Amino acid sequence: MVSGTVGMGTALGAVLVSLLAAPAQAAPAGTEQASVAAGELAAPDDAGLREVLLTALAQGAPGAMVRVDDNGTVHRLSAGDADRVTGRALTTSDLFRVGSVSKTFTAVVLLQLVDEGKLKLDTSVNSYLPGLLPDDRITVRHLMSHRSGLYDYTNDMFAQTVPGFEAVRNKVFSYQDLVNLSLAKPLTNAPGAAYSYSNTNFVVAGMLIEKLTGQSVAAEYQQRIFTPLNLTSTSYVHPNTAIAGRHANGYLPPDEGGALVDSTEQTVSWAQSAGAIISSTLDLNTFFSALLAGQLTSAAQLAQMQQWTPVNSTQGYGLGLRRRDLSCGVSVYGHTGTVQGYYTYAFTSKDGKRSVTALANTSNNANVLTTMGRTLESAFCGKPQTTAAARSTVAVEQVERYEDIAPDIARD
Ligand code: REY
Repeated sequence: MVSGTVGMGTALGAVLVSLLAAPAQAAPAGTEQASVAAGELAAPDDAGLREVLLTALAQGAPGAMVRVDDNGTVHRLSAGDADRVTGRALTTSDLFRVGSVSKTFTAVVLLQLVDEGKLKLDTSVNSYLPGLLPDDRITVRHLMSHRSGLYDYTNDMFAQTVPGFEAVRNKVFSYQDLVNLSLAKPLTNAPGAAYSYSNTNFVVAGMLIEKLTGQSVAAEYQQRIFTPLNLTSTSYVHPNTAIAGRHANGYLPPDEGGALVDSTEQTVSWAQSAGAIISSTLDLNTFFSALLAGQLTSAAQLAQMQQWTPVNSTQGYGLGLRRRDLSCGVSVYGHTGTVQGYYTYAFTSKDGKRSVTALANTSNNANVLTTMGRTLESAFCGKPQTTAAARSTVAVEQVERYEDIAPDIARD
């Protein structure tokens, strides 16, 4: 069963947004779509969102949920279980592990350090962390845009999903341990030459934060982001293994099939500043709205964050920020996250006024990952268009859209 609520900030809000809906515009593949303010978007399609969640459940997710914050109007839908043992239903206020959505938080801290004159994007990482990396040409910008060529050690760590997970569930790694795992392999490309998503980049980013501030990333996230934005459901508790407070349990399917593994409790030490934040749908929406509205960095650094490296024909990667181009000609900005038992999508409009966070409490399930991506279509594009042209656009987009984490292994 899907439970859903829509809270209206203004009685006329939903009517006005649908009246102002802009016609879909075709744009060249791989380019940012025309900037569309939240007020010009079609109204979120609650029936479409509901269908997406039920499809995710049919594909094996124990639970799925989505929260849309649309300029004061809130849409909340959830389906299935937070806890398969007690049968407690998932709710949109349950906490969860956000995985690589953490990378955007890490990027914000770095860009604030740039604003403070303590860090330069085009300076060699080795000038801040002498001797750390094997090539002095790797810059801070290369890390943040996944163009360093640093090998992603998680390819090997999680080649076998459940055994790989159980081997690190309770481990505590230093950042240096993780960098050493990466450096056991050659660079995947010359610095700057190609986009290649790698957790190693944001582990080094965590080292930079600690070196330049003299504080833990936990303290920096708290002081610079969690406290100012009043993100009271957001935390970074590495290496504690529990999620404090009411939360969605995470469920990991083994590669060979069989019973789901409860993966809720883990240190997430394998990811740290690349993926260990715990949060909620409301807090992630608040975070991305504030970021795109310019409340967390200078306008200059927000512009740097949105210098896009092409990922594929419908996605770009900026600095710790993803762009996805939707079928209705709207681009949205945010990040995806995969950590064992949790798939997250958190994206916002260009002006930050419509934000969407969706979660399924499973992972290692490509069907669920693809399905949950469709929450963005329903939330930002509204009801699907029914013309033949619109139908063919959607079909092409769905074929081309894939998640690019795990380029080397089938991680999704
Ligand atoms: C690691 C494996 C995924 C996930 C990853 N996540 O790098 C970062 C991100 C933080 O980008 C795991 N897959 C799963 C496997 C595949 O183990 N053999 O799906 O839970 O979010």
